Amino acid sequence: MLNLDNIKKAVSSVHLPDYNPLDIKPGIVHFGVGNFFRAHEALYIDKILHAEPSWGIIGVGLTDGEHSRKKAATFKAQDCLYSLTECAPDGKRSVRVIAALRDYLLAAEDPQKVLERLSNPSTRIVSMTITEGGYNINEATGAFDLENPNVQQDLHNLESPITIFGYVVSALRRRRNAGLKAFTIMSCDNLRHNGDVARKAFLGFAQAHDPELAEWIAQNATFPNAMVDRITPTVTANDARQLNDYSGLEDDLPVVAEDFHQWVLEDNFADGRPDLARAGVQFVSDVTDYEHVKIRMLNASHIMLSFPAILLGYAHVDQAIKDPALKQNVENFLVRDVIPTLKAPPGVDLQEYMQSVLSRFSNPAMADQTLRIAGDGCAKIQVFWTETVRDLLLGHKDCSRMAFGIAAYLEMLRGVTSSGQHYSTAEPAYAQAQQALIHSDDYAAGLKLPAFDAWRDLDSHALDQQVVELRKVIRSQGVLAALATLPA
Ligand code: CS2
Repeated sequence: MLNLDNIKKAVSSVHLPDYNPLDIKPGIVHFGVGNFFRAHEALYIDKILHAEPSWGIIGVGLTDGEHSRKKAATFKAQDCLYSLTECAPDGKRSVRVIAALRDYLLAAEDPQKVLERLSNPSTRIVSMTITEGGYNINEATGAFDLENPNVQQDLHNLESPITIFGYVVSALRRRRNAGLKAFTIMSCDNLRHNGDVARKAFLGFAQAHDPELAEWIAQNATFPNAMVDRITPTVTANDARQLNDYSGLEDDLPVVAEDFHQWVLEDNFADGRPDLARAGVQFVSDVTDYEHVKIRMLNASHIMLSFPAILLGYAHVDQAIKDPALKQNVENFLVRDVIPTLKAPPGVDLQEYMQSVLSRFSNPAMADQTLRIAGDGCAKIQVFWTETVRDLLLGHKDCSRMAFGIAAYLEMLRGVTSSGQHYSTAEPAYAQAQQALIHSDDYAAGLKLPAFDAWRDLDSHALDQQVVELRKVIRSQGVLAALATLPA
């Protein structure tokens, strides 16, 4: 097993930490230690630790259950080391052991330990990857959802929290009472203005608990916005075996990612930060244009590609983008619907950006899963497609590609490919009432799902009609026949 005792046994091509992990002190607490975080923020931190050893990371897992406990136990057994394999489209790979994560706490096992760590003055940044839907914002009202039962529980019992909002605000209260500084709350989720969304969520919670505390947090904590980018597939047991065969390591938590990565960050930190520029972070005063380009081009076309690809039986993104009809549809979507309404950030050419996105999707070395991309589609549609749909509707423009995307999503949710293979989708946002809409015989029923709430204030009658028609074609004749009805 990979751990501090046997790390030196790694084959020489594996890049090992250029610092002694035992010298590292924690300065960051991170919620949501998923693969993206491990291939992204943790890598950037790993690159600066030799120079700034006080910025190690303590990971926190909020979900409980057998899987979470096993993950926590494996992290402990591996001294929180893991390997990252970076794959270039030409097949070249490089492997690196990352030691930036210095401890992993399962909140359910010891909530007080998490609170103590957050309250410790050495914690200067609290970062998070809790998914697009994780900020508990009601899309219809745009406000933090105080009715969420877990939020209610935390509001009444802040010393034993269960949500990230409860943990962070409880710790900030302790820090304020002890005369300590606040920390930076740094979202690394794929949201436009993720810092502003985090601010709304944490202050929304704090305000409901104690307006004075909320005011202190607003004055003392900061919430930098960021654009984050790196395609990081799910690692199956089979993938893990192959990764270990290649690296010669015995890693039970290997991560794989493309060779590309980007982090554009606002320089707005409450209590210092590491010199991340030396690891390649771009510091800017305003990330808006970078976020729009990334989310509305890369993420939006990822789902535009994956929803129909699943119906066609393509398990992997590189297979899907090789299908000429699916690729053409993504290109048409980007060129006709998205790019004309985007502002390019300095130094970015949107046509080139599109080509780089298509080439990244084509990377066969990672086997990125279409079902991973399609998971939590409800939250993703709201974040990745809303602006484009609103622009099209408000401009009375051709909505056919968007209608196709929505129709493919609704058909995909039914869990069966055009050739009758069953699969399961992950839609945490949908309860039983929504499942009934998904499986209704009425093609229009699915349009009531919250995925489409964000443009319900506009007249979308024609778009809805097109969705219904395209669903019928997909169901009776398949995805390719539906695509053939779209303008050439
Ligand atoms: C994907 C992202 O889950 C998704 O919808 O589009 O995970 C994507 O791979 C990353 O945002 C790339 O930075």
